[in-house]
Amino acid sequence: DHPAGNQEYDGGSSLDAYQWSGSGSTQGSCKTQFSFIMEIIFIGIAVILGIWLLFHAAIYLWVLFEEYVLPILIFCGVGSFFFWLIFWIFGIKETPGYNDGLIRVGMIQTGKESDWRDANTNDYLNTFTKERGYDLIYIDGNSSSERQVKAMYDLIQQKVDYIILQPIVETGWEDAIHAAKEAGIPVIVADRKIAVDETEYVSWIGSDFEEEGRKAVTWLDQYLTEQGRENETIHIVLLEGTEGATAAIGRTNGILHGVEEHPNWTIVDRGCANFTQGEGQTYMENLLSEGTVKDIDVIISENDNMIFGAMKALDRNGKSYGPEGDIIMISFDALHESFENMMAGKLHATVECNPLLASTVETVIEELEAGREVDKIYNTEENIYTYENAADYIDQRKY
Ligand code: GYE
Repeated sequence: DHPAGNQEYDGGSSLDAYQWSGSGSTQGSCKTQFSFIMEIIFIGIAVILGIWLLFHAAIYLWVLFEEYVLPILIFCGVGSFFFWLIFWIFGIKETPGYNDGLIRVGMIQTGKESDWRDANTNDYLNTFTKERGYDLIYIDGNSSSERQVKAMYDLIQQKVDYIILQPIVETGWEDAIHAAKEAGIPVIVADRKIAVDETEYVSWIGSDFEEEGRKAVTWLDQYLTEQGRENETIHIVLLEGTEGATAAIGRTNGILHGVEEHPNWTIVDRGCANFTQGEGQTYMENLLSEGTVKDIDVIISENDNMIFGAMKALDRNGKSYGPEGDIIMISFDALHESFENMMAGKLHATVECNPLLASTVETVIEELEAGREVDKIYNTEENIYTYENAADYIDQRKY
């Protein structure tokens, strides 16, 4: 409390430093000193008291913690460890919100390009039902490979138990399939194949497509010989399925190998119609209207729907075809409608390709659920049917 203004410091000892000359009073400084000292004493007592209280509060809280909290923590810790151990031993995956006992199966389908695909899809929908113990998440790829890849990541995110993949094309699957493997989700590939190391997925279930192609040309060779045309120049039009799809790749390879083995056979035109009826019709309309191909002796279509479309184009252009016409007609899938066409004299032969794959896929899942090993490849049994035996089998057809 030193007065401002006229004070002068006389340079004395440190004690003197507080005796100022001028208007200040000696009595005032004593009071100041006393209250200052009392403040220090009170602050000191408060600090000591505070530390004492904190110390006792800490001891009291520790006692409470030891008495009540610690046992709960120990119980929960030990309990969760044993739960984890049980889950780990029995391979039970935690599926948040899905402890309904169902096996969660994600299925990625190609799209709706053909009647074969409809039969294939319905087979899965009728197999993986809740009544049969499954929670099926069905995703239609809408004929988009990018959409299929995204669907794979979505299913991984949902922590499904299994993924069934029916790829549109073989390429572009490396990262997505590896992500599923890293996530511990078995992937079962069906119908067409994927171009990844086979260790990345559990199994592939489908047809030997190159063998299907060979069946078609073997039958054509036999038929032409029966017709006395084994040495005739044969002009072939080839309607191909989706580029990059295993069914198209395999059938085309089988067919081309057969053509190479017959010097008198020649492919006068070939093109992709994506396994759809509309594109089959468009392709044939364009070919006939261009007029560049004068002679067509055989049409080989890599599925039934494309040749159904080609038939419409032939009709519109006044071309005759089938066992009673000019053009030999061969296709793949063996749909019920093809048996009708063979019996109606419009189609010579159709190579069977079985779309009913769900039961085999289910067998693989059941084996995996039981902890048993499964095969890498499961091929389907298939035949070729012709106008000569269609009536014998049409009633047995399931699709
Ligand atoms: O032949 C065709 C479908 O991948 C085997 O795809 C399948 C093929 C089948 O569109 O009709």
